[in-house]
Amino acid sequence: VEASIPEPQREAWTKNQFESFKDQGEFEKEVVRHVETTLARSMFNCDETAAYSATALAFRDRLIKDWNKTQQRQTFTDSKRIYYLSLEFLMGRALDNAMLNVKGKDIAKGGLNELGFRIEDIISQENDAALGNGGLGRLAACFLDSMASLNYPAWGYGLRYRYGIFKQEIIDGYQVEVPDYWLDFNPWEFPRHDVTVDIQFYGHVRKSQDENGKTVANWEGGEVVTAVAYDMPIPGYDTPSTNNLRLWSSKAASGEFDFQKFNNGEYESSVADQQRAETISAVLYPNDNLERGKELRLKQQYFWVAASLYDIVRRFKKSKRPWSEFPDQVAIQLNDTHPTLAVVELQRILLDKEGLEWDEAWNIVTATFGYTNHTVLPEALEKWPVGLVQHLLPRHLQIIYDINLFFLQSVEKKFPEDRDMLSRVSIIEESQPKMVRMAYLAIVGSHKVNGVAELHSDLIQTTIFKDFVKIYGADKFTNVTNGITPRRWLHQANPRLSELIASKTGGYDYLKDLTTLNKLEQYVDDKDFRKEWAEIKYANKVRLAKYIKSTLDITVNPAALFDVQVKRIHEYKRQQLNIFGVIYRYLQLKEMSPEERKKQAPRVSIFGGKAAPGYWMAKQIIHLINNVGSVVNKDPDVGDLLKVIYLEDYNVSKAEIIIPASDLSEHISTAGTEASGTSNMKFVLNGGLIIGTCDGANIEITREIGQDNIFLFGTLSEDVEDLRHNHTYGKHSVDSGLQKVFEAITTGKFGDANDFGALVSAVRDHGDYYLVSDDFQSYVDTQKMVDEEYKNQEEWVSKCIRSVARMGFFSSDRCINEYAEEIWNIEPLAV
Ligand code: GPK
Repeated sequence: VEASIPEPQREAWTKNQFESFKDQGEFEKEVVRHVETTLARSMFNCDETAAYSATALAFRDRLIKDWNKTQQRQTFTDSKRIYYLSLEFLMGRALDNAMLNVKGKDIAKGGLNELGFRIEDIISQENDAALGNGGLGRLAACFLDSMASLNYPAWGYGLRYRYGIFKQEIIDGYQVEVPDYWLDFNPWEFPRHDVTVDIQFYGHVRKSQDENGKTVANWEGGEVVTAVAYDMPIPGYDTPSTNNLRLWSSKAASGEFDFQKFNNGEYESSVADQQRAETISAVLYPNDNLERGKELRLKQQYFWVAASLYDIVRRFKKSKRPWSEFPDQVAIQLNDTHPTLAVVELQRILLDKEGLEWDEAWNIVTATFGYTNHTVLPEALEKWPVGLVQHLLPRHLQIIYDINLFFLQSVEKKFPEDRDMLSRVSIIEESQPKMVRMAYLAIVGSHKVNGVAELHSDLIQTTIFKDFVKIYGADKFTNVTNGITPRRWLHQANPRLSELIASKTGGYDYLKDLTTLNKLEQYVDDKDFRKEWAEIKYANKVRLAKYIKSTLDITVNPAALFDVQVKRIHEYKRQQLNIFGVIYRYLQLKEMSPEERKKQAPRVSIFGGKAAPGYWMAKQIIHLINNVGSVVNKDPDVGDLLKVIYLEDYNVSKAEIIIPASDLSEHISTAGTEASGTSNMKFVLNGGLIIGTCDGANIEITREIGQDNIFLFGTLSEDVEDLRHNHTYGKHSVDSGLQKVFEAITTGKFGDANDFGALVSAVRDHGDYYLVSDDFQSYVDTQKMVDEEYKNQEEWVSKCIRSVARMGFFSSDRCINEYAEEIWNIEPLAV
């Protein structure tokens, strides 16, 4: 439909452009206008929520202009676009980021003050957009920020969940899940009721002949659900580029069928249909590094993928180019295997709808997609029962079988002697029931496969995807080490440190080129600089201490070493190792004389993170940490020397308070299990040191900052297999220090011993899969070193400064540039 205004009338549009605020007075005017008109309130009933809404709307008005222009520019230049498909976008709050990117924060601060509010209070009114579980979802959010900041023509595609990740409450030491209904008022989304796609499920395939006698597949029957687009502007830093995040929401298709039902008086079943449709985008699955093959999850995946591809293809077709140019115009990145059906869907569109031949279509498909793997954990690798795929997506299963057939034929040709190879690499696992291996499908359907840190990328090439390296050659596999956006994770979260850095590195340019941080190195020995640096860390700790006091009513000493482990609770991340270490420390303190105790370094052990609701062992870990806290925190023998804190409901906004306040953070996964980790980067960038294993990006952080500036311990990845083997064959005795810890637990020092039986016996009796006992001694020894080094504050602060100076590599800008060059073959768009 042509909706353009005719040429003669366009002048009226141009001269009547809305101009947003330019100074504080205009900002105030906009806020008051939004309060009084958009919100229909007044100064007599304007609470902080209303002030937040009006402020957000004022900034939104400014963003939209850049957003529209960016979209127009992309359309006019018709350059290649990158589409980032992710089931998770863990965005956090938007207002502070919008203020930064349209450069209006100072104006807003003054203006809000004038109107009777404090900017921090207003910013904290916003609900987090928590449409993700953990690292994978937050990575997608950092990537959007970098793609916009670097002027790449990029789109994010995801699902608009009505409920994001659940809110966590800790009640009597247990995790309780509360639904996260976050959409009450969301000024950052724009419903596009005119951008809809009808998505088909179930039904059957009928083959017929076209006029040329060619066999064509018709997918018929089943049910249809409508996808509605909701758009969120993604502003870049120090650029007018504002990209789009398009999230799909499901609703019942408004076909005649419904009217019929209504007319027949079948209101109830008509409403039931509606609810069933809306269920698709209702809730984010709360699992991290775990797949549990639920039909609704597969429906979510196809719904989102099909709507996104329809949109992408529709946009491509506007340019009237031949199909062979599709990969020159379109790059699609699969964030993990969740969107892998996109490979099949594009092949289906090209084959069944556009009439291309198989090979021609398949060449286009594989040139378009790239696949990022985020884990080697077997329980996280997606597999779907063939029967379920057949039922829900009958045509797609046929295409998957054909993809597999042609793939296996090529493998057989290449390795005629290796019969075993075919069953090993088959996309269909010949199990009972048969399963579709999504990672294999993603590899076969992409031109590049990448891991997210060097060790991880090596591991996937030598273990889970080894055969595919043989088949395709090593060039198809690559590494792109993760990164983080310095805008949110330094400038926004730690404004005082950002200001200090800017004052020494020549302004805020470092936010665009993080390697500029290396200029800090010359100040490592500058006493005054060190003092300022330490003061900022202390102030951040005071802020966190206040937060702890106000939420938990526990007083912690800001001069103590703040030791932080915040991330999803998982056995492989080993929060159990941390809490066993805390218990060990507690037992030692108890044995000391008062004189000896006086020599000890005070510590606050801070934990935070959610457990998947169905992950029983992770919930036991949370319970143990809380029980240890309630014993330790009120023990007068210990006082300030040890406090154990569990921060409820860890999320992006809380991370922004916690991370700048850490002296030491823990990244202590069993070697070879944490693909990368990204909070490790955030902590170091905020002037904290790390205690960690040789795993994921810890290894590259060490390479960059130097091994004197990180506390590494534990087993190496290459030794894990042998150790596990030994455990299974009985050559396993529990570390003696750890035995004392277990004794304390099993004698009921921290509440009912039965509650923690499983945690203890996982290590003691059931093979200690995560090597907690193997690493325990070196962990506590290393913590002892930390205590010693922390006493020498001058040296400690020097290490922190030196580390920050060397963190330039870990910007997500570097990371996005690598994807753009190596995988997407795409250029920034000049502004
Ligand atoms: C990996 F497989 C998964 C998953 O389901 N969820 C998730 O957050 C994480 N991840 C890895 O565990 C991290 O090591 C990594 O830094 C992050 O993805 C981003 O790549």
